[in-house]
Amino acid sequence: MRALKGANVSGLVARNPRHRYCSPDAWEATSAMASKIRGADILARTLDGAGLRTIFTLSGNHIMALFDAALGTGLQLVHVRHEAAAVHMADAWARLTGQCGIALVTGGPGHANAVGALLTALAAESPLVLLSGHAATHELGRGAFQELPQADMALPATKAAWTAHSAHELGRDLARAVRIARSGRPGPVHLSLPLDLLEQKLEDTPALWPHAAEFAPISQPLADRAADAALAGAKRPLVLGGPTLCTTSGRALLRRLAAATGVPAIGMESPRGINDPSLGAFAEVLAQADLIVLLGKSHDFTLRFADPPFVDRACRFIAVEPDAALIDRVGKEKGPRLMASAIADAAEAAERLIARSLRAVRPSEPWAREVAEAIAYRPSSWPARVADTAEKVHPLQLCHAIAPHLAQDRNAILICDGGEVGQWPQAVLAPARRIINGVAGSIGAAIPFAIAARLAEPVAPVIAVMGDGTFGLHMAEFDTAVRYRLPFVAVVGNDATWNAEYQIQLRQYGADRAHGCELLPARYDLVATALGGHGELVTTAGEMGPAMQRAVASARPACLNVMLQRVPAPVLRRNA
Ligand SMILES: Cc1ncc(C[n+]2csc(CCOP(=O)(O)OP(=O)(O)O)c2C)c(N)n1
Ligand SMILES: [Mg+2]
Repeated sequence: MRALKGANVSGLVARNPRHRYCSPDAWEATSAMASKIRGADILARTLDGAGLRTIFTLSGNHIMALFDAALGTGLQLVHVRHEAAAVHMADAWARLTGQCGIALVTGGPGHANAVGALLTALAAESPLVLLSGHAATHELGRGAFQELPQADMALPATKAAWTAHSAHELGRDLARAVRIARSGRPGPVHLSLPLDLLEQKLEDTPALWPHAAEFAPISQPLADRAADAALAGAKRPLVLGGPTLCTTSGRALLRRLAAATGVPAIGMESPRGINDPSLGAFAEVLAQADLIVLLGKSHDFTLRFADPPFVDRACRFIAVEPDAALIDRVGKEKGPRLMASAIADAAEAAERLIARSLRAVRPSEPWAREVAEAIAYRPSSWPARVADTAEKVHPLQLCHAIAPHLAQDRNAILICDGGEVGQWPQAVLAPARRIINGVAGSIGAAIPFAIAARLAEPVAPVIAVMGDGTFGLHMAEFDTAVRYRLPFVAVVGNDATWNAEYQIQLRQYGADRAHGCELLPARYDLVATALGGHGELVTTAGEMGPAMQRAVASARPACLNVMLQRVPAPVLRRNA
């Protein structure tokens, strides 16, 4: 299938001449052919025409018509080993390319496998569409094969979920799904595709094909009056952005906003919230803020619900938010301390705030400096280079060996996943391109993320750090990476423990009551080699650097299985 990418085969397929993606030449060549097409053809060609060509999928009875319809289009099917991995890949693809990701799975159990992964994309505000095959409409309620209320299942994990009801509408359903995924706070959308609609043959008429505008997000700009209110003077203001503003372009926007207004602008995308080690000692300055502008940042557990002592009891709030329900939430939680609110998209609102910044009263510079220093704080006890010892590797040593590979190319991508080990690279490595599993706090996506990252970034290093427990969730995707020749380096911090949970047991119940979190120091490197990748066992810090070099040079999907000290993740406070 991969070979089909970009292949000029449009002359082989009948497309409607008024469909905007069909060149007149292609129509000339095909108009003599049958004018009947299948519902599956409508979907495949609509995806192709909209430029949504990378499809993360796993086959199944209900979607084979779509596999067939993909032939002769520009679609590239990347077929994987677990449906959740397909969703994680679509998620990472969206975060890195800015496109809407597309995952395609079969009905019933295939769909059920995919649903859990939607939660990661939902919390990460990542736009994707999950297309799932579905029992035929005329068999529903009669005990159809793999019949399930699929849209109902997906709904809590998506922005919208529905089952297509007419083959004629399939192209428009897709456009609508993409539009919803990309509008407001971006996120996943689900569309179930009954088998009979995919196989139904119908006349090819212009009404079948959505126009490009139907895919475009609906914009909610910020009014100037609201922008000026948000920039009204405060002594110690903070702008907080959510995951939408934590992509590479989102972070650049936050930096421009801070420079233009003098107000520190901070992106939050970690389930560790105010303890996110990539934010240093941010919790200390958060507690001193007198005004918090929630710029698409939901008022939730990541902010400890903005209650004292984490946020001052007199602190005021402004909510600039695409979702009215989340503005209501701030109103309920903070009462009259919610000074102003506006329904607006986060990125567009940031641009508006920058444009209006000249009118703003700038806060004092010492405050901005204080915030910057708190965020930059890392303990002086963390040496720049940790000396090699004969002991197991410390997570900082693991990070130091990765750093030069990220520094060598500004397009390099770092992926951080669960649990304790994943916090260390977030604390000490800050490449321009980074994906973390995100606010959902769901472990396991790292290897699927790395595969999608390699598809989005063909050259620069892709390095994924994860725990040994996390590696186990999607290790079969090494097979996918080998089949598609997609090299990356999985750096597995192997402490033979579900350490994040073990640390909770130590803190809350005591060492003598810790159980159910032990793993084996298993040879995950041999899993990678067995599946055709490159694998190495690393037992000391001194071996780490050369092993990284060889892994990158192998140009294969690689696993460094690093025997790691079982230490807790850092929580950074200057006065602790
Ligand atoms: C899907 C999912 N299952 C379980 C958890 C709970 N959980 C969070 S971190 C963690 C341990 C991860 O272990 P490992 O990947 O080995 O990393 P370590 O903490 O040992 O560094 C677990 C079980 C979760 N967050 N998500
Ligand atoms: Mg572990």
